[in-house]
Amino acid sequence: MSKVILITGASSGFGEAAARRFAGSGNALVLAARNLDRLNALAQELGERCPVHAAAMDVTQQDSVDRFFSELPPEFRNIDVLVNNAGLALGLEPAHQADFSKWQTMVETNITGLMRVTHAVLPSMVARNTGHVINIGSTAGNWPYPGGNAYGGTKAFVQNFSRGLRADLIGKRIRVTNIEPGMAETNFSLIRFDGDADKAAKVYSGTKPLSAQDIAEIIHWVNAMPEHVNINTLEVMPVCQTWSALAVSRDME
Ligand code: 8X3
Repeated sequence: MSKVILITGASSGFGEAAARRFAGSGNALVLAARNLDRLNALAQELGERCPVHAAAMDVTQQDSVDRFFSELPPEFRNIDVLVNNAGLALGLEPAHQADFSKWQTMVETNITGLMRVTHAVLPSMVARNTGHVINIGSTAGNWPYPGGNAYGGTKAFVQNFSRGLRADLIGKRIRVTNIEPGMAETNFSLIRFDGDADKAAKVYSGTKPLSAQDIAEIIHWVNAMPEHVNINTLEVMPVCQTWSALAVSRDME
């Protein structure tokens, strides 16, 4: 069945891969990102396979989100699937050394931005009694690690918010899913480390991390399940990643 799919953060990483995965099959794509150059190039390419509308959206700015929705062409207005993918990690410093402005940016993007777009889309889904909100959370929302502090906190919010939406949407034919990827190789680490390519490469050195295509396949699959099936939470790690023992400081006697 053809659907209108809105993907935030669609110019790279999971968002771009999800756009490619949903392209075709009669779907229409609504692509949003801050980086219009990359977004337009993607839209032009995918436009040969399906209807595509691409426009700038900064999820941290209410006027940007308002403008995006008010300028949606009529044929793209009824969003069936919202992929809340825009998000980022900034820094890996311990909390007492972290740059507070990075914490603020993560909260404004991963929490407030995700809420803002959801808030804009949900009433139309409820009015039409159909839809699927797919949030991109993280293993970091479940499992704390050194330096994950505020980033993990934002993703824990995404988990709880997703569950809260499900509770509110009782009786509606609207699905809500939180997908929680672990280590994935995209531009995630490059952004986290302020463009330091060596530092970013070290994160993945000697590993076989998840790819953007792996996550796109999962995003597509949770939506492709029959309409009565709601995948609440889907946590995914590469095989090379797992838990280790809780840390214990041995010098505190
Ligand atoms: C990405 C997973 O472990 O790099 O959200 O925080 S991790």
